[in-house]
Amino acid sequence: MQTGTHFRTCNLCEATCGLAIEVEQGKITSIRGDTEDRFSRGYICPKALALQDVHEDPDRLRTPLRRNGDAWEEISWEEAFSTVATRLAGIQKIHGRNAIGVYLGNPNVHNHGAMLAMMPFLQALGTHNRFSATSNDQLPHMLANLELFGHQALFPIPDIDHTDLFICIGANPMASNGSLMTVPDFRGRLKDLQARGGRFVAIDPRRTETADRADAFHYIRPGSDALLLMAMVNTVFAEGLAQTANQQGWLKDLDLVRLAAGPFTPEKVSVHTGIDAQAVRELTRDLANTPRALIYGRMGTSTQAHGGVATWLLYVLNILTGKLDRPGGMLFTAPAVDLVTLGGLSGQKGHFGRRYSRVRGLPEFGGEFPSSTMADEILTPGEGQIRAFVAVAGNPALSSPNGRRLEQAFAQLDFMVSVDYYLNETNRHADIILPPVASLERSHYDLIFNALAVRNVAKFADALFEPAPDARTDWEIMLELGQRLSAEKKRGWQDSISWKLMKLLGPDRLTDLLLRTGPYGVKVLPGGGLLEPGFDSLTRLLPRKHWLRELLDMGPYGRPGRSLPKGLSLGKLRKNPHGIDLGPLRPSLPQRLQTHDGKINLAPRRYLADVERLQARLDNPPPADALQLIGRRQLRSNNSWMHNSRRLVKGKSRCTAVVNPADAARLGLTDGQSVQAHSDVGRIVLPVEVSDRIMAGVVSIPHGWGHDGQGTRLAVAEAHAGASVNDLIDDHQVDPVSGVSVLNGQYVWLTPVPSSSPATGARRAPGKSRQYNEDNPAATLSE
Ligand SMILES: Nc1nc2c(c(=O)[nH]1)N[C@H]1C(S)=C(S)[C@@H](COP(=O)(O)OP(=O)(O)OC[C@H]3O[C@@H](n4cnc5c(=O)[nH]c(N)nc54)[C@H](O)[C@@H]3O)O[C@H]1N2
Ligand SMILES: Nc1nc2c(c(=O)[nH]1)N[C@H]1C(S)=C(S)[C@@H](COP(=O)(O)OP(=O)(O)OC[C@H]3O[C@@H](n4cnc5c(=O)[nH]c(N)nc54)[C@H](O)[C@@H]3O)O[C@H]1N2
Ligand code: SF4
Ligand SMILES: [Mo]
Repeated sequence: MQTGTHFRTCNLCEATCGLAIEVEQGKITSIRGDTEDRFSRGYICPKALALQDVHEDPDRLRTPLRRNGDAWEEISWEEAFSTVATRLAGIQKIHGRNAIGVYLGNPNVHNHGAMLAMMPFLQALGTHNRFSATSNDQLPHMLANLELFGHQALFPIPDIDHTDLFICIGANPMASNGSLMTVPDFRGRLKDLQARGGRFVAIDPRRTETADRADAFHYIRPGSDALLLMAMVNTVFAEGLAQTANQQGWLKDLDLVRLAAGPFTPEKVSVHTGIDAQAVRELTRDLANTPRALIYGRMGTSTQAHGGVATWLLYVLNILTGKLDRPGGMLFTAPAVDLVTLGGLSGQKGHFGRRYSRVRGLPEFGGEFPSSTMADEILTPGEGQIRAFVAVAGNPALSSPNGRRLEQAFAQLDFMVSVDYYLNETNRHADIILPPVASLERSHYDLIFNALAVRNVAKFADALFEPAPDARTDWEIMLELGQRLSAEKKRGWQDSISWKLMKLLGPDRLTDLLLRTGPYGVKVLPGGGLLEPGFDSLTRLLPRKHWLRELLDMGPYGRPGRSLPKGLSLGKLRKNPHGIDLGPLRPSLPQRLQTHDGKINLAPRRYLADVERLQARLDNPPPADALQLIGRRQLRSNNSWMHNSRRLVKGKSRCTAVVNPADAARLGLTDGQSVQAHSDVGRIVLPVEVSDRIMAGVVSIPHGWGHDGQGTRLAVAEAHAGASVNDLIDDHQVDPVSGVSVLNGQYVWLTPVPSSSPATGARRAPGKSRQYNEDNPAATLSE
């Protein structure tokens, strides 16, 4: 676009806010909230403005780079692709297909092109050594979805717009803008909740921005959520609060849950959680007795030592108290592109524990191993060792546990390629970097977040700016790499249907197809009569019995009760640039369940088997004078990136260690001074912030910082470096049930640093001496 107003959805976080972007002569002059977007109602946060900074950033890579010693040289796409394909295929030829490791980072899920190209891309790589942000994030929720509802992506979503009691544990939506709950304008929706007489309760080790707006707040000791939730389940049974009558036909194994919760009385757990027994009982009664109520948890309950069981118990509590599938409780979405139903039709519902990782024997989930064992798989010699690595839209050096050890691992790879438009702390170890276009130069449809949204909505936008003639999108890069790789390997990968579909249609027309065949679509006539030219050939591509062909022949799922033909298509979305509202979430059980018997198994064995470990926690006192480390998301920061935007990072450093005044006094720390935080795996230096808004015994440090500038190209971020909390987090601690990283609740120690020391955790440059010491990790020092 040269001049005019462009409407699209912000791709940075899960909230999917509508943007109105003003352009004059090819330059952005303003970015505002789109007041006509029916879903986000004009709300945006400061990060949206920084989309302009990313777009215009001189540091953003626009041409493929190849390492030449410590320097980088620009090369052509042709040379880049052929080098990568030759090297990867060569390494697999010698060392086997699992010699390639791949990490898929968070921004992929905000990019429908990347999502749709992922399957053929991974098929072409053909490795079992896959990793992603999932295991540092929502894995326990996906496991609970799979175990209880039969599909890993069937997430229950809080019906915030109709609830009267919202219990929020281990989430900070005022800063994060919501997660596994796509909720633009959380603040406004919370105000509405309270204005209609509803209540919001927050439970967190820190009095967060969200806690500030809550009607009630409880501090909780990190990692003890499963104990609290067990005590709540215990109370439900003890006081006869269960409300399962309307779910009788499809609930199994209630009694096993009752047995499991038996030992966890509110009295017994309260010394560990820090929440008094009477408060636990009242909270449970409120949840049970308020018809429209829910309990919701996120990073704090998920990425911790008992993340699997804690997340299961959240689901159990909502079900036991009759809140699942009820307006104002937790509901399933009915998105326009319904990946859950598609997955069900094609037999892909997710899986767990089909394989175990080579070095530590950790379970795969959905074909991925836990990111906490990435370094092990690269560093440990033997058959199946990872020797080449592909990083797509991620920065695990800063975002995965024990980032320093991971960097040491990356540095010793035979070959590494990264698909990213910044030269960051991870791909400074790469041999080749393939930079895709930035988000304003590509189209946008939220395949994932529409499916997690508190209303059913759909919205599409074309690219705002025409990409440069020689630029590539993520999906083009993935397809090209896949094609060349399989040509090198002389495999018939091109025959895969997911590849053919993408090659033939591209992400937008494939999205169109998915919209048309989805629950709000139009009946597709045999032979593709209603489809745009080009689709006709589609049915010819597909074998007669293929699920997609059946879907095409059937129209919008064909099944009674599911079909809500609204004639939704890409064309229709293009005519509605502010998005289309498809209505509130509605009850859909038991039809929507994907379990084989159509029932919810409330007590899956893998959770029950872990209850003993939870019980053991009751007897284990924390080490004296250690603090428990928790994270802290910040409105102006986005995981490990967006720190190269001046307007987001300006002002006082936000990468601080927040401690309670009692701990500060005990440890001799004063506000603003430098402190060294150390753990069993590393140490960092950063400023301390003394605050009575955090529990005693806890320290909070945000993640994603630590931009030492050595070998990276992030000038602004470097000037606001901070330190990486993941240098402190032990990659050997994972929740054994799910394999999720323990990002919250690990023990660290703080000591004052004389004021002359630099307040950053300096990291290493590639090629320089590696400072991670395997034998004595805590002695790992920055130079
Ligand atoms: N200690 C601690 N660690 C954490 C967390 C925590 O709470 N505490 N949170 C975890 C969570 S929930 C997550 S999701 C992960 C996130 O961690 P990662 O999965 O590593 O993702 P990001 O940090 O968002 O990585 C962003 C990278 O993607 C690039 N990028 C941005 N957009 C695009 C694009 O469109 N295409 C491509 N190819 N690249 C792009 C950026 O340049 C940047 O280098 O961090 C996890 N790490
Ligand atoms: N501004 C901004 N927004 C973001 C992101 C970002 O980096 N910046 N990242 C996006 C991503 S990838 C995600 S996954 C979401 C995450 O969204 P949220 O989960 O809402 O975000 P967090 O701020 O990590 O919230 C976790 C909360 O858990 C608390 N906590 C820590 N340990 C425990 C514990 O043991 N028990 C309990 N009960 N609480 C605990 C922390 O104090 C914190 O308040 O945010 C998304 N939105
Ligand atoms: S809240 Fe999230 S989606 Fe909304 S403007 Fe901010 S970063 Fe973008
Ligand atoms: Mo995340």
